[in-house]
Amino acid sequence: MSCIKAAGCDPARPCKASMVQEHFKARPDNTLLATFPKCGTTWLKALAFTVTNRFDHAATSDTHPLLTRHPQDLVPFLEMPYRQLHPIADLEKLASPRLLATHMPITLLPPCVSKLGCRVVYLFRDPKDVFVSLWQFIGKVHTEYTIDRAFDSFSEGLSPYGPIWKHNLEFWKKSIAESDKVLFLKYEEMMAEPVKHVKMLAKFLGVPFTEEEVRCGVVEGVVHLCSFDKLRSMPVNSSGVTDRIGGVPMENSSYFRAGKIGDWANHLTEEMSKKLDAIVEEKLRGSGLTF
Ligand code: PAP
Repeated sequence: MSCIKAAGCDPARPCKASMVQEHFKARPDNTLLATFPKCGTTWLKALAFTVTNRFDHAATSDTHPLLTRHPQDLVPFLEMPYRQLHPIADLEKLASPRLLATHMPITLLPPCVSKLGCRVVYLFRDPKDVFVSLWQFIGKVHTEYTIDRAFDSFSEGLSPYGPIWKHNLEFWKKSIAESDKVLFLKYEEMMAEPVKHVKMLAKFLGVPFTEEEVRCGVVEGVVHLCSFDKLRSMPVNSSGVTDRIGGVPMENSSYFRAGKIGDWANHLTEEMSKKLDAIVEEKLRGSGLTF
């Protein structure tokens, strides 16, 4: 698959993936939050930021950065926004340890990420919910983007950053081969047991919660601050428009649509859901990865 297709690049502009591969210099202490779009990136960014910065900013503090900044802006993407002039210069300025995010598939990540042993946290989500979330998001800009058209493309693997099953599978395999370097999380499991998963996340990121913190409810404080309802209600997330993608201004609230498991049932026909399930099951068969 071409780099342009896989990374969702605009052929008229320099390819984001090749720009990242050429200019991004990973550091061993970097953590990469990796997701296929619409798998809960905003949530993961908020959680990882809050967990790693809790010694400077308590989750209960009334000056916490999440109260005034959109979670998407607290953890920068490697490949966005377009950085034609000084491709990665602003990422270089960030002090270690850096928390960064990416939607790029493993195959397009610069080799230094793996070579230097950077930590990767991957968030997986039921592809049917991902599809609905993505279609609704794109539909805000392209109003002619019907669900039928979107569904055909998604089920053929024609998505930004490539087919979702390929994206999922590559990170899944890496998480099995290098479990100390890649933490594979599932959106649905995190929703069901957020406290357990936030503890797991903190341990993986090298900042485990102490017994004292657990006793004092610090974990619950993080979960509450980063919850869908709490984040969605904040003025910084519920109002305003920002161009994070590059030439595509979006309402800040568009990253907080439903925040539910199984919302696909309100949009997909039975035939569509069975078809997508069958495609993904076939692609993931034998890998041990299920949804
Ligand atoms: P991305 O475009 O950078 O990939 P991402 O956060 O993955 O952003 O996409 C938004 C989805 O995450 C939305 O899903 P939905 O369309 O099914 O509702 C959004 O609701 C969901 N989301 C955002 N914040 C949270 C959160 N705190 N908890 C759970 N889900 C969240």
